[in-house]
Amino acid sequence: MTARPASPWPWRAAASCVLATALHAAPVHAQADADTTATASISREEVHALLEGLTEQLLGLQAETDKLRKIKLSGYVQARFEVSEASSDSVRVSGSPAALTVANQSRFFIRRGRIKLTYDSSPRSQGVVYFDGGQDRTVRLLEAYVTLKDWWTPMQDHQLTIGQFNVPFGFEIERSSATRELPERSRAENVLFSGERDRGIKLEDQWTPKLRTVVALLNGGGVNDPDFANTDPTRGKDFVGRARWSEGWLDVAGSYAFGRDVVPLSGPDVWPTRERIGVDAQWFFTLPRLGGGSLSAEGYLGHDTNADSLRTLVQTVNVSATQQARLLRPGADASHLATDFQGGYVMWVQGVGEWAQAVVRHDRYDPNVDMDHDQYARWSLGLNLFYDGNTRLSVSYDDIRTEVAATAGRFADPHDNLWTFQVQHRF
Ligand SMILES: [Ca+2]
Ligand SMILES: [Ca+2]
Ligand SMILES: [Ca+2]
Repeated sequence: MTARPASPWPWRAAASCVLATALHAAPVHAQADADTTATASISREEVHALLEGLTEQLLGLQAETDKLRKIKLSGYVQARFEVSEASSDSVRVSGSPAALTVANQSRFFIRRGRIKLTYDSSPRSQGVVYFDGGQDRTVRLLEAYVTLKDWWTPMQDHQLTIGQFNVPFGFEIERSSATRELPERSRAENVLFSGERDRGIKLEDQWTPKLRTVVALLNGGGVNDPDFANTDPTRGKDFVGRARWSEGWLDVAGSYAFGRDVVPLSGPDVWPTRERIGVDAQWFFTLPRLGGGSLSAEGYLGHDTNADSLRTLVQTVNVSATQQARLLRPGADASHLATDFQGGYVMWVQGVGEWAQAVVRHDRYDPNVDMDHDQYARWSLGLNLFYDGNTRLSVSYDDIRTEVAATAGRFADPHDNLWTFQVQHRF
């Protein structure tokens, strides 16, 4: 399907064709008929008939272009080259069937290749289907939802959405990756809301020009859940709520999410609670000579299943030649599968004239506040150059600080800093 922007020019072309035919037809009749007065009146009728036909055709065309105008096709491509300090040419072969683990991380790749189709069928409803073909090179459904808009407010302040969409929590989740000033979201967001999306229903309300709230009921695990990406193991749905106050130059919001996770085991499962609290703020300003800038911060804290705990406390054992069991390790405490976490970021984005933008961000994530050496911290520097209205060239550098066990009970930070070069085209 093509979604060409509706333009009046095909009508004009059709109109000129028909009129040209009519004008050419007139002299032929003039020669064939001796009575010139009669010819002139017939010609006029003919032109009239032709114009009527044309009007009908135009109405038909208008109906078609009105349909096309409701379809909006958009998307973007992010082509990248990355250079990591952690790169090496060794390849590990292990497992049965053999799996290859590649240590090299210096590569060209397509981070995001997205296409979004929006259909505004009527002022009251909208349908969206959104695909991504980047990163793993399999095309996957990112979003698919239907939005019903209210009919009793002029600006349609109340909207109900059902389907698969971004989890309405915090600031960076719902912000497009095509707009974001650094290649990736913060570590805390990546771990807590992997894939950013879930399936469910949400209600958005713009109560006053400054106050907006969102409440949602979701499956809970999100679209990247390792065990239940396509299902929900619990009948109970996760609740997500957010309230945002927008002054224009300063926006602040608080978010809350609550639900229950399942750690599937052979025998009784473990059901940790999932609770997340978020606060975020964005301050917009203009600096003399440089231009517009923003300072933003976001914090996440709560209690959730911990991937490190799963690795260390849960094991898969061979029960027989053909059967495996997933069990807690002997002595492991099931209540330690979920831990208290905290994380967040502070980011400064500064426009430099019309065509450049500089950004610096510090982000941190600690999956377990009661344990040492498991935290993640990163300084990111970036520069974006706007090549034209659609194309952005970016370079960024990530200085990643983690601790891994080294010799004699010491911990060391692995060499894994990352350069990212990216060209993005948006359409
Ligand atoms: Ca659930
Ligand atoms: Ca910790
Ligand atoms: Ca490092």
